[in-house]
Amino acid sequence: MENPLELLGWDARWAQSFAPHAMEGFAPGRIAREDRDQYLVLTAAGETTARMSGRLRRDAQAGDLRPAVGDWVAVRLPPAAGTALIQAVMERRSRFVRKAVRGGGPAYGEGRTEEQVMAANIDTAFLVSGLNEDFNPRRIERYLAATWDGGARPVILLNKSDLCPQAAARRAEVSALAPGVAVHALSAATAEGLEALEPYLHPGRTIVFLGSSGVGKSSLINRLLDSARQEVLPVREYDGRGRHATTARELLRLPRGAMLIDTPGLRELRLWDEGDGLQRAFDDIDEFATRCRFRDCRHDGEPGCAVRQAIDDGALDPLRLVNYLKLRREQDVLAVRRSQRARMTFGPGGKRLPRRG
Ligand SMILES: Nc1nc2c(ncn2[C@@H]2O[C@H](COP(=O)(O)OP(=O)(O)OP(=O)(O)O)[C@@H](O)[C@H]2O)c(=O)[nH]1
Ligand SMILES: [Mg+2]
Ligand SMILES: [Zn+2]
Repeated sequence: MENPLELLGWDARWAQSFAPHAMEGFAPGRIAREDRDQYLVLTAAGETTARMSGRLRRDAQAGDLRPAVGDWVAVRLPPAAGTALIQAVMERRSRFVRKAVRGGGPAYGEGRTEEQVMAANIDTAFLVSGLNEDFNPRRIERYLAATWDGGARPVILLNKSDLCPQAAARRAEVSALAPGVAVHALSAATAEGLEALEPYLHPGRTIVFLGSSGVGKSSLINRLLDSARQEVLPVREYDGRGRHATTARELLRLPRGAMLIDTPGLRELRLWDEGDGLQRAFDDIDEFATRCRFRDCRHDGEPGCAVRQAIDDGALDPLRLVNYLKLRREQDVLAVRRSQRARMTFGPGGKRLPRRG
């Protein structure tokens, strides 16, 4: 019989990197749900609840090792029904990460900024926007940069086409700011355009749904699952106070074999990675910039700036440049903070200093 883990995306490469854990008697599993420190893990023997082992918990404090939905992990299965212990997190092939401010009270480092892995080992990221008042090209650019950084393939979904008479025009507008990225207009309410998603739903593939609260991520997932499994709130209940229908990240399996990760809507997405995501999401600006007079031009009013010239010529949307400069500033600030923190944690000569608090 086929290995049941293959339906979860397991393959020969995973098996190879798992070998040392297998030698220790651990079983492979995939994180399907994360709720504070409680996890649901899918294994060949079925699903089990799990917690981090003490050692992993200590190690995880130091970096990005906390298990996230979509992660492959090594678990020690309990002898009978009970809680499994997660021993290790396998190196991620891709991820979607954002900057988050830690909560949970002062004892847990509340207020500290850290990375939050929304989903791991994803093939495709469905970036969902509403075609109603929520429509915002600048936000889409932000999600694109973060997706490219994390190594998944972005696909843009413009939902609620039933509410928007200019759906085709908006789709063209979005296509122009995301060259090479597929853009689909569709409606979870009427199922119009949903068939465009079929090609992404191969068995063993993992797709994460991302976007602001209320754009219809769970509604689309319910359509694909052909059930009302994911909770959805009436539109009027979404408000500025941050009411969310979905409260936890969760991996769901389609009967045909693909896996969908539902996520709670983000009020704002702050970049975290320093990869080339920003360049990829704005490669038109990069291209203009090769013709700026100064190699280190900031496109901020310097003479001979080809990017400013492109705006004057109508070849570049000025709002797109503003957004690009804003995102770049965010990344610069992060980079400075990170190097400060590295100096504080490791001290001169790379010696590790005792952690405070
Ligand atoms: N008219 C219309 N309404 C929709 C459509 N898709 C979703 N909605 C409505 O939009 C509201 C939000 O849908 P959800 O699926 O809960 O949105 P979500 O993105 O999962 O929101 P969070 O879980 O809070 O992040 C619900 O009231 C849905 O009924 C659509 O295609 N057309
Ligand atoms: Mg939801
Ligand atoms: Zn310039």
